[in-house]
Amino acid sequence: MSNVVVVRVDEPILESNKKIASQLRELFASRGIHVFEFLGSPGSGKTALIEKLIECYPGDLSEIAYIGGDVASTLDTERILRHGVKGVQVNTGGACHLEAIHIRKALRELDIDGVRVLFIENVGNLICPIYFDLGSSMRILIVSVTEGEDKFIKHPVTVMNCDVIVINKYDLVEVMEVDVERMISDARRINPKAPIVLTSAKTNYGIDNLAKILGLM
Ligand SMILES: Nc1nc2c(ncn2[C@@H]2O[C@H](COP(=O)(O)OP(=O)(O)O)[C@@H](O)[C@H]2O)c(=O)[nH]1
Ligand SMILES: [Mg+2]
Repeated sequence: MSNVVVVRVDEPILESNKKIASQLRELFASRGIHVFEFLGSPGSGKTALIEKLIECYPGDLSEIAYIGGDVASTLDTERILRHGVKGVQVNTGGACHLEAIHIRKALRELDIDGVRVLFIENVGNLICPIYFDLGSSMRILIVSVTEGEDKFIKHPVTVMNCDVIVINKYDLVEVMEVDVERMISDARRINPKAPIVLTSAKTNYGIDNLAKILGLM
């Protein structure tokens, strides 16, 4: 029998994250803000889809705010700000996911008075973000057809714990020779509750459907 001492660091980190996330959730609820977290691999189309949802938002753009997570750069927030909504960038400096404490810090720089919709774009990663609750109302998983049709099977924990599943870059489905029906049935088997939406941020296919599912239309 081993007498090696094991120091667990994962539980305290996750516990403290959970506490901050629930404080954030209370804050958002008290202000009537709907918070949508977008997560998925780098390049899956998270920023592009948020841009499309902003473009078709029926209300005043002052009601929308954005927090973008990336290891480095301000590129995504620059893209979002061009649409006339407010936003801040969180640079993790290396961490592969956002944590609730990052959102709390970001809110010090973001005026959320009058905001109804907050988009949080997580760092591009299919694995770690799902373990860190950010206090969002809905988690939207983005997988594009260019990533290969096996992604849902390879990342069941992420699929299981999201509220909406988006298969993006549908305009490329033929050229990629992807069996999208297989993707849909894999996703449905792992998470029977989450609606599955096919989208293209290039052609606008399915954007209105996604907006309706998120209650933005
Ligand atoms: N063809 C096609 N390209 C897309 C689509 N969505 C995003 N892209 C492109 O994919 C690249 C990555 O998109 P981006 O939104 O930056 O991905 P993110 O890293 O998940 O935020 C960009 O060149 C986008 O123009 C789509 O539906 N179809
Ligand atoms: Mg992005």
